Amino acid sequence: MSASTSLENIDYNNEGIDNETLLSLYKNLLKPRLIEEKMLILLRQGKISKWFSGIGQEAIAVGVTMALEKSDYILPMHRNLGVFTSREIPLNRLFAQWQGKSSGFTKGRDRSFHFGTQDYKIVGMISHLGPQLGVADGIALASKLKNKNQVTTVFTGEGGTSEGDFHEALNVASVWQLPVIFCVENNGYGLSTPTSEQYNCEHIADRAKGYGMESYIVDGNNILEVYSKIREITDSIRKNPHPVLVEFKTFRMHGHEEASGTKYVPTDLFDFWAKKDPVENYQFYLKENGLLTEEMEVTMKADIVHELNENLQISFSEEQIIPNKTTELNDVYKSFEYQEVKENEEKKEVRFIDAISEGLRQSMERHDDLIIMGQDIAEYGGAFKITDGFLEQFGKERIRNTPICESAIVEVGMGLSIAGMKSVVEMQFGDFVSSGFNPIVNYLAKSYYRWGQQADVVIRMPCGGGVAAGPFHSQTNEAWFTKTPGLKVVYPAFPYDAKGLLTTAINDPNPVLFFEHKALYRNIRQEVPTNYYTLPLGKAALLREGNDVTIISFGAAVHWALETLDANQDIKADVIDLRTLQPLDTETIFVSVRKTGRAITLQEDSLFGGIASDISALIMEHCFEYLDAPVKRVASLETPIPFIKQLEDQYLPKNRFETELKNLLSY
Ligand SMILES: Cc1ncc(C[n+]2csc(CCOP(=O)(O)OP(=O)(O)O)c2C)c(N)n1
Repeated sequence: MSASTSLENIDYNNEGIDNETLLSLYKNLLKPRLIEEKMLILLRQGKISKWFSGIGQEAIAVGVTMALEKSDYILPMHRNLGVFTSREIPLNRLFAQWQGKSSGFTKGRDRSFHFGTQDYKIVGMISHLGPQLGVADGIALASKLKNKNQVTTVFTGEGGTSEGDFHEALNVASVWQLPVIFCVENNGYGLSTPTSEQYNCEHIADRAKGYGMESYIVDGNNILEVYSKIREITDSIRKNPHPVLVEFKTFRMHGHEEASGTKYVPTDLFDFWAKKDPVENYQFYLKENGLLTEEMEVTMKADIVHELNENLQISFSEEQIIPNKTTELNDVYKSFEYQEVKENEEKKEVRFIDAISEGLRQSMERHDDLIIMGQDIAEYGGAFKITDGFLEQFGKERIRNTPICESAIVEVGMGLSIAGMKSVVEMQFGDFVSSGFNPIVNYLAKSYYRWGQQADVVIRMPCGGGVAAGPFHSQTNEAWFTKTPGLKVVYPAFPYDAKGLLTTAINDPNPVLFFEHKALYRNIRQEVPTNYYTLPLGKAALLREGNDVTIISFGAAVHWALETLDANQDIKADVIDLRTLQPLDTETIFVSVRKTGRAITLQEDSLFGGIASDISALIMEHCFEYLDAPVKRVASLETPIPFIKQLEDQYLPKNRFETELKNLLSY
């Protein structure tokens, strides 16, 4: 630490804090500072790759963490080393994490502070900053539902408050009165952007009023003010769950990360804030009040430096990770042992929509920890009435109407999963998933691979065209997700499959996108077992058998293929209904194509980049010698899906399929 430039620049008030805690706060404050100073040296020596400095802001992370119980979850940011050290994570594990060694927390798969650990109740950030705010809501919701009396605390910088996630998360927390403390570290700059270019209100704390939320402004450099305020807030939240926004005024004394420099910061700002250094001022205060002697100070520092060096040795001497493809591939999904629940003899003819509703209802009866969330799903029963009557049966806590905030609700699902609960999120229309896209592809999909945290969320996606609903209520956007490792994608075409696959999707601890074609909802009927049963994911159905050609399809397009064959009885085809797209049942495809020698895919989405293209490529790679003709892909036009019937009919591939099928057969 540099020589002291600060004397009595911060007003400390130790009311209600015993001497032991006062000293412990100091020790915890000192530790991240000393670690950082060492890291900056290692960075200059090229021994670590990147460093996001929190020097000058330590009092916030340390004061907040020390004010919480160890059983309370914390969701920190990249400048919050003090959270990790105050929760007493062994330093060798932290260092190993930063060096990408296997005794870190992500097996070299993610860097710096991007990790979580259930052992220490810490859930680290993803680079996108905002999503963890909604994840905190989910954890807090679980604790409220289970009456756990816990407080969830989440951090963001002032830059991150400009993201939609911030607004969505605060709104949901307030509407649902969740026990969350939103900590905004206002440190003057978001990378190089000063606060004047980031927001146009006096204080970020003022925004709380708009959400109907309590808020406070705290001197983030004053460890005792941070600690006392958070204790006071947690006491009140534990008695009566509610969210609180706290804005900590502080300053970032280094660049955004070390390499990016600080040229854009006026020197007088540094001078001003240097005088308010949180460590030096507090040290001075403790010494002035006879609580800290020079000897104690020296011993404390020596102990920390010793611990630091010893643990650095351990992590530096740990071997580098040796890449192993199988290990990596096996860690994308949490392993799930499919449990078959057999169907009863008793069957009833139901519509596609009823089968989904039944599967959902019976899953709710089976899993006490399952929550359903979505817009208008409670009293109103959902846009398509799939959850009609659920509110009466399961109550308002488990059948949750949400504000219009797809990102936050997906994030809440993630948070519930972190807290050990399951959720189903209903997108009112699958098209609107784009508003929740980021947390699905970046948070849910990557969480298990990154730090072994399952994302036990099913996202229901009413989708598809043929209903003259235009470009924003008709899309079938499965290709956005089939390309993302970590997600499972289910797309049934029949009521029986829809029910059995939905129950399995809910049992599966991995994130599942469950596509439900709207045109099938009320048009397709089938005899479906009345009991709760399951069907395995990753198994296609061979609907018809024939030697002429293999037709591969899914969703509503399966019915178009069957209609075409009904009208052309002379064509003998294997018809494969994929049922799930991820995992994909390639074996059933290959066996059939090797038999027929011809393959045609029928996909409702527009052609380019759809799953049919990959299926075509897979057939070329695995069945080339068996093919008598090139694989044919039939799909929608390369335009957005239009509104009026004539245009939509032209867009969809249904009417082109017969010709293309015949062309292929005569090749
Ligand atoms: C969605 C997104 N946009 C941009 C970035 C690049 N980025 C990383 S940190 C950062 C600044 C964040 O500022 P702030 O939230 O104030 O936190 P601070 O770094 O100041 O602590 C930016 C622009 C990002 N990580 N994610």
